[in-house]
Amino acid sequence: MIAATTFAGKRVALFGLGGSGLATAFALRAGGTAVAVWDDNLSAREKAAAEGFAPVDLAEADWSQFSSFVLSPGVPLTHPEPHWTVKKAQAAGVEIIGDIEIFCRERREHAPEALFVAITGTNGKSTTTALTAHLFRAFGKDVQMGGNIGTPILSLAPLSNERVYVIELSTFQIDLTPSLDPSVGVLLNLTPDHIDRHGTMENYAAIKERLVASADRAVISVDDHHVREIAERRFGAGRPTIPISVAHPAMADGLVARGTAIEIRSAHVSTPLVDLAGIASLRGAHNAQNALAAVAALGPLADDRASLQAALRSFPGLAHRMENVGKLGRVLFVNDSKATNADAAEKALLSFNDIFWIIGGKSKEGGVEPLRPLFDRIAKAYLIGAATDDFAHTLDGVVVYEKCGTLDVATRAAARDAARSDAQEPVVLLSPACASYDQFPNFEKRGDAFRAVVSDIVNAGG
Ligand code: UMA
Repeated sequence: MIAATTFAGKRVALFGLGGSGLATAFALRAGGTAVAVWDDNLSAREKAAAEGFAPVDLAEADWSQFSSFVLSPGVPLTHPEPHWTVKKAQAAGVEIIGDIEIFCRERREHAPEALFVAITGTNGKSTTTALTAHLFRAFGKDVQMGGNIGTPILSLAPLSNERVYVIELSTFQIDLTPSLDPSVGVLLNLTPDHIDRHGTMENYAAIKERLVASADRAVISVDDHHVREIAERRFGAGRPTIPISVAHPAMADGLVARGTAIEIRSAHVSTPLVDLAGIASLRGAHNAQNALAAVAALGPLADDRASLQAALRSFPGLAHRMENVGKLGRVLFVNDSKATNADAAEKALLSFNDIFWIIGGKSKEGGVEPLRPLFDRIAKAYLIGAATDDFAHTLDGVVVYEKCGTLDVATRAAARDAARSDAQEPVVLLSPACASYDQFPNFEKRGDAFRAVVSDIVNAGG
């Protein structure tokens, strides 16, 4: 745990007792701070009380006693409208911060040399964060990984100048971090997302820009116009910036991907660095972008090409995201349970040919219609869950399908058909383009169930 010593002796209000809120309460208490905690949810308050935190109803509290207010990232700060606690804090002139801000203050105070790599973007930030942490570890560094990827930042190991902190940041978290100052700031891409929480695309982009604007060194993709403008502003200000690109391999300077080859560009000349060919966990153009960002974030360590190539090769990938979960003969089994909408499923469909595709669950608006241009990659579809009839209607006459009902039945049917196909590498792909709630508690459990059936099939030899 990282104790929040910079608040010692003060009284701090905290709202939201989920994973990050509770970890922050522990960190504040360990640092000698009196913390008044609250959550709309009774069971969250009871859990905090069981840990020795006395809940204080912030609706009734005297806010003049608080020096700071710590808000959980999932609670609205500005849009669609400020949460009532935000209004109370503003009326009382109390600063509003999140757990990442506390980390930044602690780092400046106790371990200013600790490398702090902050990663954001609309898509790919979890993979890039996991890959960056993996690469630093492969080079022998003591790495702590957390933030939006799952582990609350203040529950990571204590700050030390020798540690590397690789942190995924959502826009919600950046918005609550007024003094964000990473050593390396990575911005992957920007497309409309969470606009309900940020008002406009411009506001969303402005929040993301803060992560790289304040970084000692920035790694910025130049492949969409929002990020390109941000990169240009950094260049204009003469700040150290490494541009990365998958779309423009002939750009003048930076790190680029030409297919699977990663190259350094300097004064229009390319020097090969490493190659992603054959690395299953880094298939597809989107993963080439993630790899470029992670390699650029490594800094001078990346000069050791042989070690870098070996480290990339050993990246296991993220669970439930195009995760290889088995191989039987020529048939590859891929778990992409995290793809809960068509946009996410598109990445997997673009990465394979000869796909035996398991889809369905609780459908999102538009269903799989946006994926129609990729239907020629599908050998056959296996429909499960509530979306079955809807998806069957979309696939009718274009893709052969089978209504399977459950994931177990679908996986066995897809494995059977894939084994009989004469494709070079048939892929049984769970990329459901749906939420899991109709049949599973969450996408992780759905992916685990898929992994279990695959292991059963592989162990039985077919
Ligand atoms: N709550 C209220 N009233 C409200 C809203 C929430 O009382 O109006 C309470 C809930 O009862 C609950 C708590 O607030 O007890 C939940 O807080 P939270 O939603 O901020 O979630 P945490 O459990 O603290 O998790 C947060 C991140 N969640 C969000 O940003 C929504 C996690 O990212 C992150 O992994 C975790 O901190 C550790 O750093 C998740 C996420 O969905 C994965 N992120 C979004 C995304 O990736 O799209 C941004």
